[in-house]
Amino acid sequence: MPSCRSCGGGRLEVFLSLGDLPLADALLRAPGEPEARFPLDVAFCPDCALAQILEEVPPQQLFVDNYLYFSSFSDALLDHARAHAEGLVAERALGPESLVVEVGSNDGYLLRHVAAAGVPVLGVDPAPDQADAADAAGVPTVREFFGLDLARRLRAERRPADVIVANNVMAHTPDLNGFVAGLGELLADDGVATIENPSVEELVERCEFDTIYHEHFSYLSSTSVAALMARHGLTLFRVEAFPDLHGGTRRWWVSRSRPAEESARDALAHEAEAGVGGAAFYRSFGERVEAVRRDLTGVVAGLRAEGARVAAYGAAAKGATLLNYCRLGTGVVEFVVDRNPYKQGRFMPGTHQPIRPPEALLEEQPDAVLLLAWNFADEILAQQRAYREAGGRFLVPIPQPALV
Ligand code: JHZ
Ligand code: ZN
Repeated sequence: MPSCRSCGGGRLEVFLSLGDLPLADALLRAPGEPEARFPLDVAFCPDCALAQILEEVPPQQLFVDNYLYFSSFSDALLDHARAHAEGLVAERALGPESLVVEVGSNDGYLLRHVAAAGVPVLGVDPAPDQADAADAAGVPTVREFFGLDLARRLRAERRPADVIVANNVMAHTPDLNGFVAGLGELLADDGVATIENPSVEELVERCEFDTIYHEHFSYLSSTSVAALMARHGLTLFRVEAFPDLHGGTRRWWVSRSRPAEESARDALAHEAEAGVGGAAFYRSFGERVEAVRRDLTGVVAGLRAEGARVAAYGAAAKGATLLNYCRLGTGVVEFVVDRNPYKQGRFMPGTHQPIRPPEALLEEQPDAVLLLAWNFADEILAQQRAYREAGGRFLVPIPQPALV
């Protein structure tokens, strides 16, 4: 058993095994291409409260060789990013002398709003097509993984950062301590870093097991984040919750110098009350996940037995976990639609559904569409009014399968 990637403790307790799964974003060019599979076991560390997977697939393989995720294909996410960018510029009184660094800046979906306010920005992202798109959008991007070495270089060659934004990227690094040491190194004395990730509390409570895949090394809580930051001389001073974003997101604000605000104290007290920092909170999760698989495959089999055609919406990473864990192959789910043109024409890992543009739903009018991107249900249901008005239904898989 490996040791905890946050505190180094040796008492990890595995609470969920999803089996051997392909890499969630490794979309195939042809259905016959060879595919690697890796175990997906999730464990809890009783010493620092971090939930984590045991497998460490090299990040290059996850985020550079095979990575077609672009942040800019959800309107809801773009609104969220713009509001955060504008809020930071106002609250921190940023101007032409400031520097905002975003780690995992993807296609520049967030920093372009900071740049538009006249504030110097720097993106950090090793994914090549996304970094090209960011550069083209006016967001200069360093094509590297973030860690202590890069932070030292950036501080020396440029200047300390007034703000560091890290959205959906801290959980994505095997070297959690190197990442946080890098934040501390790069931050100006009075700088702040904001870190967003899905919260493990909602993951467990709403049975969002499909958000577990090899890219997500850690499943964070305010409790585990506070312990991690403290180890590097940083304080968790503010916590914001976004219950609808990616199934329940937290924004953790950290700094070297600011005292904890009420929101941080409340978040920690709430998690203590809910038991998020203890192993018991996680122990029944595996059974609940199996129940969702049973119910969902039952509903899909029922539809197929009636002669219904079933497709899916969203070639999301979480979609790959769901299809593969539930063994929903092309015999049951015919094809997947997605509006990201980089993903269209490819095939889902493991289950091999072809990925088509969303217009395919109106052309084919399948009887039901499994909503793999359930985190964007409102946006997608509104956008697919014509398909629904023509009699089509969406099957939302979690927290319990429901036809809407
Ligand atoms: P989406 C992503 O995971 C990326 P994924 C990453 N792995 C991460 O950490 C989490 O988010 C938090 C498409 N779509 O974003 C776009 C439409 O086609 O939920 C995406 O391919 N039409 C770093 O990949 C997919 O669906 C639409 O209208 O699980 C959604 O993927 C919308 C809104 C989306 O997450
Ligand atoms: Zn630990």
